[in-house]
Amino acid sequence: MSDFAYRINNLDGLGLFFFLLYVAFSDNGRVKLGDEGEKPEFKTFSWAAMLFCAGIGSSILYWGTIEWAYYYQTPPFGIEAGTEEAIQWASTYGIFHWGPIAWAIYTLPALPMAYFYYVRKKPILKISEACRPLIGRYADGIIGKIIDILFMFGLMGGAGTTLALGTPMIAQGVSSLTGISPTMTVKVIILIVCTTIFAISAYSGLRKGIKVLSDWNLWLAIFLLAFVFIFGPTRFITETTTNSIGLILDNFFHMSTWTEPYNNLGPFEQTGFPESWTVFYWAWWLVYAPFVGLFVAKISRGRTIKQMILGTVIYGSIGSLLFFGIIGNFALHMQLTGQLDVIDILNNQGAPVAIISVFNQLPWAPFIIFIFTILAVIFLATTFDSSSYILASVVQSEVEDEPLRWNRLFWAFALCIMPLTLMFIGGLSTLQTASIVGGFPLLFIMIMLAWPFMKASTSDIKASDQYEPKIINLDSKKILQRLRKKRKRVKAEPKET
Ligand code: NM2
Repeated sequence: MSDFAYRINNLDGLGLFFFLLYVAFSDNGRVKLGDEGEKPEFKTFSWAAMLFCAGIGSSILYWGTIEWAYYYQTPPFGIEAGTEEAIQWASTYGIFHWGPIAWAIYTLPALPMAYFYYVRKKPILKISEACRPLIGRYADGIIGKIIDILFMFGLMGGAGTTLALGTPMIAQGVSSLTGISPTMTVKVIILIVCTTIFAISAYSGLRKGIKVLSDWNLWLAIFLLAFVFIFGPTRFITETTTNSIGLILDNFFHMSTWTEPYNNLGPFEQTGFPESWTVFYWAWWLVYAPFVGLFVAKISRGRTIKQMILGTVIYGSIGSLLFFGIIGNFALHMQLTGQLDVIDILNNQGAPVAIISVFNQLPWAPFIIFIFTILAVIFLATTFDSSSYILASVVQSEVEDEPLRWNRLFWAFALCIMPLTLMFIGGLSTLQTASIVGGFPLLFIMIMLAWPFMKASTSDIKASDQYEPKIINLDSKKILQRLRKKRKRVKAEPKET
């Protein structure tokens, strides 16, 4: 039964994806986030780069390199392990789990936040605040608190998974460069150093710390990918990635609804693939979604809702595709040619050793491992500085422009407690469970976020009588006047008994 409850959540992703597509191509999608004539605040390239860096942490280096090796051994769809078919899916499924559905999950919370921020001119820094049109004054009471707490627990679970995976990988990188063996103490020290870096960045705020790190993040990532693409098996990478795109396009629905229905019957073994991978991933994206949504909303001024949705889904998916396509297939190529038995290392020495061994095969290996390790730290920092920032603003009752500095600092360190515990407990499934448990309640919050956006934007568009133009410019002043009048009318009318 509990399996069923899990597996069926496969569908959530698909549902959210279609909802977002619907919004993008409906009237609501044509609404401009900002005033008439306003240009997008950031150029599309930096916009895409920023949203990618905020939403993606060091996990893309981890899973991008090694995810295929898990699927190779326990493939989906009851396929036999290690066969050609299994290999094709192995290099494809990661791209799917980090693809359009995942990015749609990220974009949903951005809808109400961006809409209320730029059209109704109401800055929103709390999730409960974004639910206000639906729950009214309960947003200030216990229901609002529960919503915020669920979000906080969710994010801490997701962040726990991220840091508990990222730290051993960084420790392995450091070990390969310095010869210090990656003991638990070393890992704890690394976790504390990383936390200090993102605490400093969160302390210095959005405009300074977070932006500077994002730029660094992007250039180092481009460098690493280009290096592997050029010095790795360029042709194999290109062909395999192209093949994966086709496989996903062909099987999009099959992949997003596959619940392994027969594998526990008769002679078929149950692999647990849907719940250990697809559902885990959707939950993991979910727990990060409200915070990434807020960030996406903040940087999307001057774009239309449609541009925001399609931009996030398309550029985000392309970014993920590049990582999985290039570094994942590079590793797969070594496995297939026998140059390095990645799977054997994975099974006997663990994922961090396998990942670093893959990069050790490149020319100028120490230099590349150095870049890889630094990149992992920065990738963590760009995700966690903004997480601590958002957590701080959720707990603070009055937020003027930015949450208080000590508060941001506190959350940066609070975020490392969960991964510390998870690292001691160990085991991939424990890490996955942290995200799944955190993610489940957030599903309901997602619905509570979609609703107010639809309700508010639809009624504002109706009142504005603008259905024809490609871009709908809503006049904030008029909207606010109308809402004020409506509120007065409701108050004046005596309640029917
Ligand atoms: N997601 C993208 O660790 C990270 O990269 C942060 C993880 C949700 C799978 C986000």
